[in-house]
Amino acid sequence: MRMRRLAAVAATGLLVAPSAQAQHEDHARRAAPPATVGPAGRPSGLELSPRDLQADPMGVLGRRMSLHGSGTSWQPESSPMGMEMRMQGAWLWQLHGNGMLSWNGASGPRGYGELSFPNWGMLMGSRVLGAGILDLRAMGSLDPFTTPPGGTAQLFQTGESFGGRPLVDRQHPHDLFMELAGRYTVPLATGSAVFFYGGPVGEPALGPNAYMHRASAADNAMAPLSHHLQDSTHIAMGVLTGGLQWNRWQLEGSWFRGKEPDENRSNIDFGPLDSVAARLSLSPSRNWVMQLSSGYLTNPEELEPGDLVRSTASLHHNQPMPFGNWASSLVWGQNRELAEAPIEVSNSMLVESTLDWAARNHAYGRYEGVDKEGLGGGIPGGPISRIHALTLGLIRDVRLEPVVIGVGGDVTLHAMPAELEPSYGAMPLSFRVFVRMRPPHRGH
Ligand SMILES: [Cu+2]
Repeated sequence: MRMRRLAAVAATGLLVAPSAQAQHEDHARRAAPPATVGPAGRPSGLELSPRDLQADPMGVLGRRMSLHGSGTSWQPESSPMGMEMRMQGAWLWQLHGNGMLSWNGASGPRGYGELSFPNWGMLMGSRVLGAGILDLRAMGSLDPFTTPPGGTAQLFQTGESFGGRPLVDRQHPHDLFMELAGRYTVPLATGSAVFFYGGPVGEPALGPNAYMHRASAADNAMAPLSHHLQDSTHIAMGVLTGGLQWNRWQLEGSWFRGKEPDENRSNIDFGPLDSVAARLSLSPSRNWVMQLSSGYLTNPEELEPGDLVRSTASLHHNQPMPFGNWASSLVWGQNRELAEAPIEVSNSMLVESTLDWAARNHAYGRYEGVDKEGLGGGIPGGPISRIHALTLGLIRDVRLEPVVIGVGGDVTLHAMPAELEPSYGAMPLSFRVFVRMRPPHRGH
């Protein structure tokens, strides 16, 4: 069972009451997660008070983890999260990661069959500092060295470039540096806090919790086809964010560099912070998060100059179950390309869900309807085609220690406009079989 909240409980117990940890672990193994974290009446991760911070600093650090998604985004507090955790002095360290040795295949004229090893890792350290909490984050990927040139084969995927040409039917490799950022949070009064976040590589307040950190996408490591209409700004080269959290609400604003990472994946692309974004998030209960966000991106695509406005809305649900966990998301994302006359509007809709049971089984699904351009000839711009994709997959973890190793596979069915049939065939189908590795879940 991968209960992020339980992980938080365990981490808290580790420091505050070592003997309590065993009890929590035992409890987690037996069945359902507790309805509330820690002693009855303990506030949730949404509520930070200076008093709480003084009385139980490690408890506060532990609680917050379950709420925090990628960048400064939120996820449902009850979400599970695979991670390794260590206490070291005043610091609480967390290690996340995912590596997937995958055989990707597809049918049709643009079919392929190739091996790929997309991966990422993340280290996060948190501690109480002065009147607030300091978080430091470093996230990276060896994709530039372990995926084929241009990235992992994926039918209908577009976005970013390789060899001076826009990528088509490939998911770009992620950069060596995916996040190098820090955050400082100051609790103001019960339930509210102000925070600042920033760094040379980070995620502005735009879009849903990025897919790599999303509980509902935890078992489907393929980038959504909607990535560049929803959460692709998760790697922005230069970010400053300020935010206010008030009870169950969070309002944030960001200045960031709008350009997507360039073809050199192993450096940091310095440049002016030329883009802005704002996001409003609400977590009405432990199991729900929703957000609305919009951003003005200056020249995001290297090969297709022009600014765009991206708007997203999303709803995230997590339901701990007696036998496991069920996480789902509904995401809408839109790009408005301002350089086109008339303004070109692309929409995307994503629904995904993943169900975990008996500690080692995972079933997942994702449906997307997304407007894509440039699929015909691989030239920037071009007509927009609406693509539908449905993925269904299964994973079984065959080892849980010292690294969780799972074997799995999935199949994706596609539908597209008739004019793309000469390029893709009538019924293009893609599939993956893979071995997945990630850190064990110390929280249970
Ligand atoms: Cu990405």
